[in-house]
Amino acid sequence: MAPSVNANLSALVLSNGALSPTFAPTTLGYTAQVANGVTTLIVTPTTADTGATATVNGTTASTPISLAVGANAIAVTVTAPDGVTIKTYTVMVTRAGLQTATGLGTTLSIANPSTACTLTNTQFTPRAGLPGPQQSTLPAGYAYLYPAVDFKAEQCSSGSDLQVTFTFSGVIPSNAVLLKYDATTNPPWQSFTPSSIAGNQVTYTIHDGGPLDGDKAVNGEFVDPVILGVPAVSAQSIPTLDRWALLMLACAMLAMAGWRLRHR
Ligand SMILES: [Ca+2]
Repeated sequence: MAPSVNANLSALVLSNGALSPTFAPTTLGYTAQVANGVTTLIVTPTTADTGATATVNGTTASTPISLAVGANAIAVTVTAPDGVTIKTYTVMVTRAGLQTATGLGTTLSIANPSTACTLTNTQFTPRAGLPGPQQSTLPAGYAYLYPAVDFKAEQCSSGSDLQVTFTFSGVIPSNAVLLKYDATTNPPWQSFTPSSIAGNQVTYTIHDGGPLDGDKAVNGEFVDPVILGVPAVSAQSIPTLDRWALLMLACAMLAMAGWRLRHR
């Protein structure tokens, strides 16, 4: 008996997201949507003929595929037992962009495994506009160059992590901290170090129900009033150095002038 020419799949499953249209062996083109937080995907094909082989993007099907934000073409190639008959199924996977909100020159972006996760009630408030108790309890020793950001993200995955990125209008020093307001703690503003500071972007992660989640409940919602603080020593170091440098230069010039006068 000649080897089979069956290069069909009997199933095609994604580790995240659903195929559209629904899988059918004779349908070769699909699309799927995943949330921004989904960075890799495993595509699992099942061949209709157990003697056929399938690769995903030219490699073993179990290899996770990195997803860029936007469209990602994934090719599943099936080779029939005859070694000649080939069929290619294609899945166009769209990874959602970050949800963002912008105010007073500062942009907030969030990422979460859930596609339904939505920013609500985002407010950007300059220090001077903060409510009395929040303003009066801001710790000394920091420069507050950017607005406080008060946001709520809802319909996110319960118990998940929310990745938060702030993009500020200026470069952030590496020793900057974020301060989170919690009226029930003493002092109410608690500082924490972001997971990453790069250029004008600061990134950190909140765990639903964790210490940085203002509602302290595992409920798929994140509540987070924060402000960026730059340690005042760092914020002032450059002008201070400049002043000293000018003073020392002036002293050196005076000393030189005095030496010349004495040695005429
Ligand atoms: Ca929560």
